[in-house]
Amino acid sequence: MKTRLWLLAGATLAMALATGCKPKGAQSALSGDAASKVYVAPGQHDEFYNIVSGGFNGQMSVVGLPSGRVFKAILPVFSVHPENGWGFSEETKPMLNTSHGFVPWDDLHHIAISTTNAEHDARWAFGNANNTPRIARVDLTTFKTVEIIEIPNSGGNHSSPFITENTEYVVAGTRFSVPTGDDASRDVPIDTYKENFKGTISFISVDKDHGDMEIAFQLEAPPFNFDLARAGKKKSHGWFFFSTYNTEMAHTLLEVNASQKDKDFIMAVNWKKAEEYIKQGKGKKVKAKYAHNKWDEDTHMATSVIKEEVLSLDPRELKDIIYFIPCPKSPHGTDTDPTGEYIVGSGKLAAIIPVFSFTKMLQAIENQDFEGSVDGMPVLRYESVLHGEVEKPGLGPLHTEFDGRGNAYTSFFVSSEVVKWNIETLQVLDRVPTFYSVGHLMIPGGPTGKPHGKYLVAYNKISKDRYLPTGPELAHTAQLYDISGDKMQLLLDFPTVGEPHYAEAFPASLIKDKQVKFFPLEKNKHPRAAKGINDARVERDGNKVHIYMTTIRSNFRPDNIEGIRVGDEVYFHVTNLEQDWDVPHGFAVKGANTAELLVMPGETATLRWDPDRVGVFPFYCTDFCSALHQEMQGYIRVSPA
Ligand code: CUK
Ligand code: CUA
Repeated sequence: MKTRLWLLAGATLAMALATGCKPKGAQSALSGDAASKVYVAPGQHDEFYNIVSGGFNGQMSVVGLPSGRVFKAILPVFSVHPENGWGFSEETKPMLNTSHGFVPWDDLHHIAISTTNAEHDARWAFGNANNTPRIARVDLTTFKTVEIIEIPNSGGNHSSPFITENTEYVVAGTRFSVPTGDDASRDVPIDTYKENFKGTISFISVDKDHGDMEIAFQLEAPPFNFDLARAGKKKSHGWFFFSTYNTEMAHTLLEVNASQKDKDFIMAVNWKKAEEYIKQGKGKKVKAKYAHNKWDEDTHMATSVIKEEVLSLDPRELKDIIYFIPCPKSPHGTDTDPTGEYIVGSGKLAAIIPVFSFTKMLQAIENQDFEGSVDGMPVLRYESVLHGEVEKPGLGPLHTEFDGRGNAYTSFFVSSEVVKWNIETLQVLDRVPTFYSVGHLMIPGGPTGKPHGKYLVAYNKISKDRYLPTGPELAHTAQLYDISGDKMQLLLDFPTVGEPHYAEAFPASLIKDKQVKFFPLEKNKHPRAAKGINDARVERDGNKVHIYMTTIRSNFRPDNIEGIRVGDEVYFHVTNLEQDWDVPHGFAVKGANTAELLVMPGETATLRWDPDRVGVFPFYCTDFCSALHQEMQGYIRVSPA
């Protein structure tokens, strides 16, 4: 109770901060060299790529560090994007297919950059869809979403996409436990939550060479809420750690009912053990409907396949997969340090930070040092696994990142600050305010075995009065700190796109020279490509009309099209014949109930148009492409049915 009162006081304090009671000049008088540390001169490149989640915009954004410059405000993932036709072109629509049909929006919280030997290799960026559970994979040579897999038996996909040290697996833990199985087992009273609802953790394998994902297996877990997770690394490779809350198993008014217990759990999963069971054929096939969507690099078309079952393991019967570590007060983040020895829990209602030791955990398991069990799965004793507690660190710890020099940095939502502490000694070393309520932190390479501990970015919510106001909705903010010295130093504020939850950053040198500049026309396998102006034509097939169209500076062919009738389904298959970097052409036609197309050099994209009236309609190029861009146009004539 005492803690709760303190927390309320903390909340009031945070509100005071958020409403701007804090003296305005605070942290605005930056020391003289701050500007020069973030200044990237015109024509120069940033040191790091920073891939940032857009939260409720369902997208990612691409930012340079240390400048904070935005290279790609929207990298489309789970939401349609009219700017380039993502989710509007016929080729991309299947990417947003799910077992519920086309779902053109989602809520993307976390980014994971692929790793090898626990270091960023930056081949792919993964992102999660919270609402209609999905995981996406973005190819970092094209900055295109190339695969989306739906996660069945889940009711929210917040606990993802966290990856193992060689990107063997991406995991997805369900936030909401839900009833699973056939219609009869899903149609149950909500107040039978404890008996009928299930928590599910999915292990999605990632092909080493091509990145293709498959749901390797699912684990049936108790009906808790799963929050964040981190893989073990190095010495703890083979394990995964998930934070859980609502171990009270409440199904109503969680605010109160899920904050009863003093401790929830970090769930430790021995996935190597789970793999053994799978090899021994202990997995059972269960019905689970989900979509698996892939981008084909040859045709530049997406395909969506609906799958019907997954392999499931029941860790209540199959021993030694799951152990629970008690963790105070509704843990949110769980983070493992670069050595893989320490596991940091962050009880968002706690006043300490517990740090667990992997070595002690293994000992406790070996000694069967258990204080109880949940559904037959052992609960380890808190004291046996604890390395120690960081005392009085702040209010409302959420997320922790590491600098590779033995220090950890934890965000405090309620007290709006970043606190630096030493992992071995657990001493608080420094603290800096954030403006205001910070969620995630990010250090380039921070979640890996090799952090580049030079900068830290705090991603803040409720950033009142940091920027010129824009009506009731204000920009969220990122704040960049120099963490190379003993004391953290605020260098820069920059607004973010959407709501930034997690982000990762990696050295630009990893991918900058691997960028695809254009797609070779001779490799274009799109079945409706027109690979030269002589291929440009119109073909009718019943009421479907296929227009094989080419674009090159500065014309469309064909550009005068007749013979179309009201009621026809018209498909413009636009091939961009350019073979040069950064010369896309766009395509839009009047009255089309869709977006434009933005077609990259060498690529074919298709826009569907259902003409609803008689007339002659203009179409034009939407992307400024040459001095004669404004000449890039055409007409299509529609006659009565
Ligand atoms: S969450 Cu946003 S502050 Cu969705 Cu990772 Cu913790
Ligand atoms: Cu092509 Cu403008």
